[in-house]
Order: sequence, then C-alpha cells, then structure tokens
Amino acid sequence: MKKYIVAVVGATGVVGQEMINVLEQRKFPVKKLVPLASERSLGMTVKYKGENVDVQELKPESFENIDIALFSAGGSISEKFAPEAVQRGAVVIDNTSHFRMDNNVPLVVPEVNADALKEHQGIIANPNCSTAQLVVALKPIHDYATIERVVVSTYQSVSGAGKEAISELENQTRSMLNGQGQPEKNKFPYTIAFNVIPHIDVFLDNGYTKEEMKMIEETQKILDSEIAVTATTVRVPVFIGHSESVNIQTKKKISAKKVRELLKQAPGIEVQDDPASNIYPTPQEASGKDPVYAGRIREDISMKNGIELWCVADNLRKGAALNAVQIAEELIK
Ligand code: NAP
Ligand code: 3JM
Repeated sequence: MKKYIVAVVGATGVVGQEMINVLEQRKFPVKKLVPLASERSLGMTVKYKGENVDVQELKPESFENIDIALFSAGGSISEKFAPEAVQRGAVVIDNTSHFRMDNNVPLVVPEVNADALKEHQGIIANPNCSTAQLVVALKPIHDYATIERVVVSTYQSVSGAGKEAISELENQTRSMLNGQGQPEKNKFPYTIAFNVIPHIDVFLDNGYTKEEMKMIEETQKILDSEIAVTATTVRVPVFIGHSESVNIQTKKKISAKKVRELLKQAPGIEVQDDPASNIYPTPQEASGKDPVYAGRIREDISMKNGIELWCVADNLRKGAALNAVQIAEELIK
C-alpha cells in the first residue's frame, strides 16, 4: 500500500493533536508525520504511534516533499501557507474558514458530498464544526422530503475556541468554586464558567455573528443553495461536544418515525431517541466518539411539514479532525 508524508499545521493545538490521534487510530498510511507549529513550540514533541516526534517551525520550505498537509492554525496561517504547500505539490485539507466559500475550493463532508472532491485544485476545505454535524443530520431528510428551511440554535463547547479557551473555563470554574471571585477573562467577552454567551466570532453588519453566517453559507454550499437557513450560535460551559436544536421545514410531509428510519440507515449518524428511557444524546456522552448523534425527533406541532431534532457531536472529531482525515481517506482511495 502506498504511504504518504503528512504534515499537520497547528500540531500543538487541540484540533492538530486530535488530527494526529485520528491518523493513528484510523491507521492512515503515514510514511512520515511532520508536525508544524509556531516558533513558540520549538523543543516540543507530539506523540504518534508511541514515538515522540519533534515539532518543527512552520516555514514555506516545510512543505518540500509533503504529500498531504492538514491545516488548523487559523485563517491567516492558511491564507499565507496553503498556497506555498500547493506550489510544492502537496494537497491541502484546510480546517479554517479562509477558503471555504471560494468557488475553486470544494467544501466537503464525505457522507454528504464526497463527489465535490473531484473538482479540487490543491486545496480542500473542511467546514465549521457546527456545520459538519448539521449537514450529516440534514442530508437524509433532504434527499427524502426536500428541506425548504432550517432554524438552528447551537450550544457550543469551549474546545471549539482552542486550548486557551479550555484553560479559561477550567480556571474560571476552579476560581469561582474556591470563592476567589470571577477570574480573568481573555478568550470570551463574558465569564464562560456557569454562564451562556450568545456570541461566537465577530458581529457583522446584518446583526448575525460570523459563526452564524458560516453555518448558513456553508450548509447551502454543501447541501443545497436553495435551502433557507437561519442560525443562532451560543457558547456554553462544556469542554467538548457541540449540541444543536434543529427545526426543519420540508416540502413533502415526513413523519418523525420516517426521520428515525432514515437517520438509522444513514452513514455517520446514530439515533439515540427513546424519551421514555431518558435516551437522547448529550455532549459528555458524545465526547471522544465519531458519529453525529440525533434524538428528540418529533413533528413540529406549530406548522404543517415540520421536524424538530436535537443533534450532538464531538466538535474536535466530526467537527474538525475526523472529517479532515476522512477527506484524506477519500483522496487516496
Ligand atoms: P489552538 O488550540 O489555539 O491551537 C492553535 C495551533 O495553531 C497551535 O498549534 C499553534 O501553535 C498554531 N499556530 C498559531 N499561530 C501560529 C503561527 N504563527 N505559526 C504556526 N503555527 C501557529 O486552536 P485550535 O482549536 O486547534 O484551532 C486551530 C484553528 O483550526 C482555528 O484557528 C480554526 O481556524 C480551525 N478550527 C476549525 C474547526 C472546524 O470546525 N473545522 C474547529 C476548530 C478550529 P503554537 O502552539 O506554537 O502556538
Ligand atoms: C473555529 O483565523 C482565526 O482566527 C481562527 C478563527 C476560528 C475559525 C475560523 O474562522 O477558521 C476559530 C475557531 C473556526 C472555524 O472553524 O471556522
């Protein structure tokens, strides 16, 4: 079997670390792993297959001889270095928002639109974590009943904002429980411990946040540009796992029972839906797992063709690292 030299850009971050775990767990045919990060990480190592691999400083020359480069070090890093990688012959799978809406860049969730990969010109984009789990849940319903409109509200964990955000929730929680008052805040505009913040990424002129517009535009690009989408994205004091309340309006009537049947057969999704036994997905249970979980599936009593559902996934896996590695697996098939 052919093996590949794989670079992970942002290897010391929460997404990069998870990429390295997923490459190992899924036995991706790696000839050599090249972990890249900033100068700050020089001297650090990452663990891969029981070995400590030295982290190297990211430079344009880092991409000489690289076959596949997985990027998750922020949009400005991708903007500058993804073209450098492509120029040197690598295929880039980018986890940032920088190239997602570029017409020349496929935006891919393999269970939904693996076909789009055929068109790639060196860069392939991975969607936002909240978009990835949403489209996996919507795809089977759209194929059967044609979705006309989606209203989604998210409950997003702090790991979606990186390693410093995880520390911030830990420190604030400890400090407040120890009676030391509200500690410093850096990553979030308000204290996130014991709070809920309806603000992710920056506010735009239309009153939405950039995170909300990412979900709207990316869902349309991946699934169907005809679907009307509106979103409210909210940060909650959970470490790992994003949850979404999803209201779906369809052209054709679809029952809750049929939705359960469709989702049970669909790839990448598991139904956990037995309210009588308190069975429904939660982020703590979904953390560390690969599937998108769906539950609380019911017919919306306020309109004719409406479905309500609750979906949960590990944002670092299906939302980021796993989806990126699945794209790489499709590419080498
Ligand atoms: P993180 O934990 O803060 O890690 C950031 C990583 O980027 C670290 O490895 C860091 O290296 C590296 N980095 C930062 N500045 C750099 C520079 N100037 N040169 C080289 N490397 C640099 O963040 P994260 O949660 O892993 O997220 C990283 C990025 O992935 C985000 O900014 C976002 O664009 C993307 N992301 C995508 C999704 C998705 O849904 N697809 C989800 C979350 C994040 P050092 O340790 O050396 O600083
Ligand atoms: C998730 O460029 C940056 O500062 C990163 C911002 C960011 C993004 C993004 O826009 O790429 C943080 C967390 C994402 C994302 O997946 O959209």
